[in-house]
Amino acid sequence: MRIMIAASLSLALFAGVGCDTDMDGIFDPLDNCPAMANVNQADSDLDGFGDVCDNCPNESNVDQTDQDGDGVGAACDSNDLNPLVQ
Ligand SMILES: [Ca+2]
Ligand SMILES: [Ca+2]
Ligand SMILES: [Ca+2]
Ligand SMILES: [Ca+2]
Repeated sequence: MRIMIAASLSLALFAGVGCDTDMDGIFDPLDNCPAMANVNQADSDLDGFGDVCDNCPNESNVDQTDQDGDGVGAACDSNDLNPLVQ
């Protein structure tokens, strides 16, 4: 495991594409969810945000708008002005 991490780090430096914050093996610029490990890069609604960090995993919402800040995007929040209602 240690060798794999070292190898991916040196490859990142060699390729000059930056780092891999979540250590899932996919460099940040190519990772559809740079802060959370998601090796499979699953993106059910194909909006470019990986399911694990998409605030509406089944609703295409490129802007990820969430006005009430409850973690549920406006596109799939039945009341996006009230954080107690999702
Ligand atoms: Ca990731
Ligand atoms: Ca998505
Ligand atoms: Ca979405
Ligand atoms: Ca919301």
